[in-house]
Amino acid sequence: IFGSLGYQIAEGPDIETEHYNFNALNIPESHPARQMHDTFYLPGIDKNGENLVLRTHTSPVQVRTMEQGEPPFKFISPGRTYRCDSDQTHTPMFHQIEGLVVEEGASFAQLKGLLNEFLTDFFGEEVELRFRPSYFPFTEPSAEVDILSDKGKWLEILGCGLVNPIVLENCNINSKKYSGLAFGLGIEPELIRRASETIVGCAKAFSELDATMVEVNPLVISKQKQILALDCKMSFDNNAMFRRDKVSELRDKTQEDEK
Ligand code: 2NL
Repeated sequence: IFGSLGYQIAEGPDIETEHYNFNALNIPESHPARQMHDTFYLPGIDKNGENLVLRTHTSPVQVRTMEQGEPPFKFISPGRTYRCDSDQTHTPMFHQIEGLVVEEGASFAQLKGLLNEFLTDFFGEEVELRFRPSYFPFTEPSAEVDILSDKGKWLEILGCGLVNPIVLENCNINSKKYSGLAFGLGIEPELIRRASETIVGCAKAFSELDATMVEVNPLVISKQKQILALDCKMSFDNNAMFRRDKVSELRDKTQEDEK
């Protein structure tokens, strides 16, 4: 869908620095969002002494892409993301798609038009959207978007907003000249495949506390744990190992081992 709208695809590493995953996106150390993200911290540091994390969203890809080029930008960044969280409705590894447009005069009206087009194409029929005011540190204003299911229930489907000028400036973009619009949604190919082709079926795959997901998730979790263990060449059996409170302990140990 985005290809036909002229979007490029941007990719980046699963292992990120705290700078790209948080600071550049206006999520400082003290920000509650940092804690909310349930980050996996890695015991190592990079060559600049930066702390390493498994990316909690694909936004760092967008920061890297903006840093490397010149506006205007129009791209999506799909990929794996990780949160130290695993229960019936959360898998430690999940997929996200984010979209970003940076150009002169990018507006909220344009964002609404784009999301309407994307979601109509995605579901193959007209969908009714509802924009609810929300908050993300990297967008201002921010909104959450719901779609109306044919049962008359509003289902939350994505988050979006105008790129916070602080984030543009962090990427060396003149925020007086350029503005940006962005959106992000969690998407599980496995769940989408299993959901029926109807709008209800697809929408179900998105709603968190839903029977479909409760049923499917244990399978997905074990599969994704295997994938994660392979990708990172580390055991994934003990989630607690990489929680924030444990990681400094681990870092000390790694440094001693190196000596
Ligand atoms: C959600 C909401 C969102 C973005 C992601 C973004 C990226 C940059 C700058 C500004 Cl580099 N924004 N991404 C914006 C709004 C919402 O995701 O609920 N995702 C699962």
